[in-house]
Amino acid sequence: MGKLFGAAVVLITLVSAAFFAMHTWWLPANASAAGAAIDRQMEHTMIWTGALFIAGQVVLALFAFSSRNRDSKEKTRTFPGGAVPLVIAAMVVVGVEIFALTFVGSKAWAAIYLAPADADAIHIDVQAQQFAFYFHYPGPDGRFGAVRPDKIDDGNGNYVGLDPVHDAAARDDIVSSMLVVPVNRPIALTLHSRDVGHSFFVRELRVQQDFVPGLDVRLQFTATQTGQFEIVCTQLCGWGHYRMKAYVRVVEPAEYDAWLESHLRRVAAVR
Ligand SMILES: [Cu+2]
Repeated sequence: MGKLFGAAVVLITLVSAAFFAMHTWWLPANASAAGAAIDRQMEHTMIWTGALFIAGQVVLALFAFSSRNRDSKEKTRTFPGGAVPLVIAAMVVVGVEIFALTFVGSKAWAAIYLAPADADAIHIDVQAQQFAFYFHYPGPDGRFGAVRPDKIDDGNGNYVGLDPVHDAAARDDIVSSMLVVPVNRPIALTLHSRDVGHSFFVRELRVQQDFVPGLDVRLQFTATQTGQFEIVCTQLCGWGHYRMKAYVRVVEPAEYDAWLESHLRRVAAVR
């Protein structure tokens, strides 16, 4: 039985590790400036945690293989020194690994979260709510209109609570259900939630950020490929969570300007 168990453990370990090594289920091609550093970090994490996983399973298989019960009258054998030194050794190895990976990854993390926004970055506010995302652009004046919760009226399309009648800065603001950004231009998002915890995840841009009501969370990226990518909420946020998604469209600068222009005309016609 011990022999069979040991062989099965090794087989399952190698087959499951092979799927990771072959990238059978992997991220789509990177489309962001910071993505290469994140992919490298992901590789490091997979290699080191994978090596420990394989080593752990092989040791388990060896013990099962060599400690099989040959004779039922034989005394039960135990590991010299008992389990305590083994558990301590495992904790130290895993602890060192986690600290080392965190240290290596901190540079890529800081480039996204701690670096100040670029001078030519486009600032966009992202509002998440059950179960949609809205993207708030400041318009040609570069100033965001004040957001007033008492002005929120989904029925009238005022999702973020602008007050264009009394607030001059809000008059040229654009609120869109699609995030449109020009390629190769730094984008500085400010994420906030209207109700419960949500998450902003775009696989191609290698960004994933949770946010909760009451906090403004910054997130920056520079898209390096044009295309349309899915934005999904990856925090279970209620019954409609499964359909909470939006799209980011990365376009050439001229197309971005035309998109802004068409929205401004629409805004001017309504207000
Ligand atoms: Cu959500």
